[in-house]
Amino acid sequence: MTQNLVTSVPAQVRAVSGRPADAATPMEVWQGLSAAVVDAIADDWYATQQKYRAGRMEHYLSAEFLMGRALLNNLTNLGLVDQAREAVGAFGQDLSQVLEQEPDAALGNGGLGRLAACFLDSCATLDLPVWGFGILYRYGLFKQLFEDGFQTEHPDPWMEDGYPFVIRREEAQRLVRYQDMTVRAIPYDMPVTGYGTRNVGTLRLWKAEPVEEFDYEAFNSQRFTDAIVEREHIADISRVLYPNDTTYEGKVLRVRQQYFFCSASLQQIVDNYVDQHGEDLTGFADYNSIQLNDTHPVLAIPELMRQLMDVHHLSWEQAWDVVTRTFAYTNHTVLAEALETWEMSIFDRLFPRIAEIVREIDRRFRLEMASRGLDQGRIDYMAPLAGGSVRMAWIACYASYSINGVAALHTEIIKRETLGEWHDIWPERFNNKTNGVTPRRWLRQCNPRLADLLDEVTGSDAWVKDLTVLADYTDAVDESVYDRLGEVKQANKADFAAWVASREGVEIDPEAIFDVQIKRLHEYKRQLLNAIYILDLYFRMKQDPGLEVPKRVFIFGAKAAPGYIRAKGVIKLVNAVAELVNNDPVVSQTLKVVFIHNYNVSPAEHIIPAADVSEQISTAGKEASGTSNMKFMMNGALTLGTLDGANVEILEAVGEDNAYIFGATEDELPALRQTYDPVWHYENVPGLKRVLDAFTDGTLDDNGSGWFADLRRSLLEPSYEPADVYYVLGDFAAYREKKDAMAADHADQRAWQRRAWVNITRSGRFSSDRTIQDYAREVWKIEPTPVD
Ligand code: Z16
Repeated sequence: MTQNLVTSVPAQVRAVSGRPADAATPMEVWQGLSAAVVDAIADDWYATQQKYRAGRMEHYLSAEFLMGRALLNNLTNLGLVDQAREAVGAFGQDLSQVLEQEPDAALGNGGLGRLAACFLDSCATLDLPVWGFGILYRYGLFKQLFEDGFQTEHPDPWMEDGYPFVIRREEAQRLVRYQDMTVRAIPYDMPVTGYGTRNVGTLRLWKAEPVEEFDYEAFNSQRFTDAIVEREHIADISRVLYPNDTTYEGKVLRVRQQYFFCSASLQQIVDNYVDQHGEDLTGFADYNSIQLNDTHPVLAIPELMRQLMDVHHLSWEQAWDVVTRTFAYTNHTVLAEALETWEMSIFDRLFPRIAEIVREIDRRFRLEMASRGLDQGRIDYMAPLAGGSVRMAWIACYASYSINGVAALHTEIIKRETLGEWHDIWPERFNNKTNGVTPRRWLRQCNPRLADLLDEVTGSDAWVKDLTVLADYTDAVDESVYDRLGEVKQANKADFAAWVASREGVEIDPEAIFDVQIKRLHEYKRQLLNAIYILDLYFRMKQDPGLEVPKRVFIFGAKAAPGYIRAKGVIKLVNAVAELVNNDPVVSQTLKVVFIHNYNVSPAEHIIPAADVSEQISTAGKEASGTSNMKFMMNGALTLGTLDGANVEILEAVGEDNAYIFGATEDELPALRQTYDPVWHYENVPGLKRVLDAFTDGTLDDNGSGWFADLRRSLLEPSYEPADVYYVLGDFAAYREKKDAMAADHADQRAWQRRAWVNITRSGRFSSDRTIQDYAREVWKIEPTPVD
């Protein structure tokens, strides 16, 4: 680092604002400070790219990267936070106000996209030669507002005011060809700094543009509007992120997006191989591996076949040998509705050569399986192509040398069920890589008070790069540390209360228990179970005014996919419960309900450090991993959860005394479902009837939408699908018991903070550094490559 921000920032602010630094707006200061950071890392970034391209590299292909804000993350990684504060303070600006100007890069839906972002952070910190490849969506995930408690969606043009952290690389553009159009793919590169290293990684996001500024022929022949319309068609490809999380949507534009970034990325990777290692592409897999983040980039498989055969003249056998040593596939869900299948007619229309290659993969697959002695039924089930549809997960399984799930339980389920047929044939391909989260953003940066305490207790900041060192301090600390931890949490809660008051207009008491559920809205995640608990507690308090209930704030944050009406019904329901509770003059003394609108990465950074209770209550077997569970643990919240996803491993790490686990387990559920009768629970579990009747008896108002009646029916009416497929009522009694007990336990602050401390110090396994080291060693076969 040559520059000092105190000298470089005023110049940058003047350059972007065209006025003296002390006359600039906070937004202009954000722009200038960000430009100064890019200036500070430019040489190291270039050096890192040069070094990586010469050796073996990993390429992380993902349709989503949920990066959130960049400035504070970069300042933290570079150790420049204090300098930045001083630099902007010198002309009268407050750093935290400047930081709040930054829009979130919300180029992802939820866990899958945020995981990709945490992975890039870990790769940079560990000096690993990895590039991320994705799409520069003009509109990130929609902005969520509430109108009368209903979710409304609004566009998020996140770059429109200028964004210094992506740099257009005009000279590195590629052409992507479809049957009906040829498109320029322009790379926009985002630097990815690491903590305490000079290495700077790269996230390359492709933007679609017309090949020529104008189709001059059309323009001149009086077809001006045709020329404009064609330009817009092309720009459509990178226009918008599809807002579905675990449900696939078979839109032609979506498959165009997928092919777009796969083809452009592969052209670059192949060209770099030729530059560095010559024309003999048979050695491609010795220098390159490609991780497929879910099935969204699976078109890279036939596309690499095409480039190797049609451009570089390999035979089918040679190309297939390269491909099957290059790709690794990560599965993120067992939900059937998420499995991507595309109509072959779409492939025929968009890219007939890719369609032809898929047909040949299918033909050879069928021959290979027949020679292995598989029966026709099983071959038809597993074939890449059947009934006119292409099954992307099956292509991924057939062509990949590694197939992984994202938590131990999830990997067992995909081996046994979701991908069981593939596991039967190629068990050695399967492996588990339990997810992780970066302790830079999710502890050092979002919770500076706790970070300072950890620095003090451990005597250094080594934990930021190796979170497992904290395990040495689980027991080896003075009791006073628990009191200090309690003070940290209290201060974070006071900050959060102020943030909620200004953002949502709700007053909450920092002394209350903060009980938090933040994640996408989905039936399997069971926000409805949480809402039912709150309503039940409300009725218990109304019925017995003397009931001893600790002060609680129930905090929600969740976006529903715009077409997922039942999920939107749950949002409306929680808002209606909030209305009821918060406006009751007596109950609101003790309970508050807050739905944080437009939940995203930066709100999470305010919420998580202030949480006491982490709600992880999915139906067992349905949540592949979960990653907010890990963020909460790192910040000293205690988990209230089912034995699902990574909760299982969190429980293993902290022990039964330090987590609250309830409910049916994944192996118990099949038998339970045989005889499950939700109506019996409705009639016999005390309180349930009163709650479910309140959905429709006028206690709660759904503004005539009929959505609350639908929710009630979804739980009770067998004709519905059958009733209560996510076992909400079945788990209710166990949930209520644990949650009540947990609230009572909070009163003993010493004991509570001791358990919070165990959670923090045992969270080392859930650092994405551990996850990435496992991928690097076991799957990618890459080595740390420091620039200096
Ligand atoms: C997603 O975020 C996930 C799965 C999926 O099929 C699609 C999307 Cl957009 C999530 C899982 O639901 C979650 O359990 C997991 O922790 C996360 O992916 C990262 O693996």
